[in-house]
Amino acid sequence: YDLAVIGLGYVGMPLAKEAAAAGLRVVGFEVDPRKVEALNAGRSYIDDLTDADLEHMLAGGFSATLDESVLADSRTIVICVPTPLDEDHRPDLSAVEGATQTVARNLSSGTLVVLESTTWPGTTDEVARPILEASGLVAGTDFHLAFSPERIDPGNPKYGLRNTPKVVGGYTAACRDRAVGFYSQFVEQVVPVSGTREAEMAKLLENTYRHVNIALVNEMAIFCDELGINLWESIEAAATKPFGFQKFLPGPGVGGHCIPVDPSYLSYTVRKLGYPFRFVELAQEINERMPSYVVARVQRLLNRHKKAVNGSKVLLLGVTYKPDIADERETPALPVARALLELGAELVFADPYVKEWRVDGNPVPREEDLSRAVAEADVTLLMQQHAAFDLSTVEDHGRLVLDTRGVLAEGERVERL
Ligand code: SAJ
Repeated sequence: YDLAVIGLGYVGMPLAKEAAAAGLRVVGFEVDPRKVEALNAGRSYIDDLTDADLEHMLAGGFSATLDESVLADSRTIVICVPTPLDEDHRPDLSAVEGATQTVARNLSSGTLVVLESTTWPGTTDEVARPILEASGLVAGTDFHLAFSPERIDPGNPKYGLRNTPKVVGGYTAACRDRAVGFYSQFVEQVVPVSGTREAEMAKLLENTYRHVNIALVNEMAIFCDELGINLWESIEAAATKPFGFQKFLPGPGVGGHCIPVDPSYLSYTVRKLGYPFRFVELAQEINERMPSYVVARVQRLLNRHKKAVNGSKVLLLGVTYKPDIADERETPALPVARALLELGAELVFADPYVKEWRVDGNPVPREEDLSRAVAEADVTLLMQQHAAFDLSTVEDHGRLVLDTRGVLAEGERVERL
């Protein structure tokens, strides 16, 4: 094979698809038999990969397998496995170590090994390389080793793997050049940097930048509310500046498997120097506080209309972590729901992407008819602005609404964060 992809998720499958489309012979290696079975049956579980895409790949010779020996027959191996945090909020590289050990067992000379998983700077050199060299082969001499961060933005209709510039760093210059050549076959713009750490750091910078700026507007939302300032307007006004300003919006909290996680990989590395990365720790504190702030705002809105949270019916609109995809990872809707239940609220939810939703194992009733759900709730809490939601339904009902996304017209009964 020209390419073996390890980890067939929202990163690995777009990579397999684009490489196959460029004529490479691609095989996918997975440890999850259900994923292998689904993929080989033409059933995609990836938001941005249709069954038709998959059928086309299978017809072109792609297959998924649990058999690690395919790695020994692959000129290039790319590792696309998750890098979550463990329960102590520390980097969990177990998937990366496991995948790298699998590669080491099946490494042949002349192979290019690339790590794409988001991780702390130094991982490729200090963690992956020793595991691979335990095979007896030497990085930079017998095989090539590189790091290239994934920039997949799930649900983004405009940017995919092919048209998103790809940063690449190598263990040696030869490793980098080999990796640049590999990606240039199916990515329009490849951006070489001098080493694997620079490539690892570029990714962490991108996402920490996002995390910190979201925290900035979140904290501003809290004090602007007290100052009686319409921050949403100020953000739109600031965004008219044609240079040097990037718009971020307050929200009910930061979900997903990247933005809340990646900065911790960076602060973990900085702490090894003996001091904290205060920006990230402060941003985490602010973003993690947003769910309870949202609940306090629901409470205030109900109280202003002579109601208590206790005994009120609260409709949660949108329980995923961002609009228009079905992903619930780290969704802020969960801590919001927990706190509302603690206060005695009766919860219902509406979300076109979520058929069944539980809070600590307890199912939350699902509303199909948005208009009836709004009419029957004491307060509606807009958490995600799914395009499928007809927001005029929410606005026109004259019911209480807390809009955490700044998409509704404010009024006596409709408040925004
Ligand atoms: N959020 C806000 N305010 C904002 C932007 C986002 O509250 O102004 C919240 C969202 O509601 C969401 C969370 O932050 O809960 C994450 O939002 P996101 O748009 O960053 O979503 P992700 O994590 O799926 O995707 C990001 C990518 N996003 C964009 O570039 C738009 C990108 O940074 C990476 O490709 C990806 O993480 C990754 O894999 O690292």
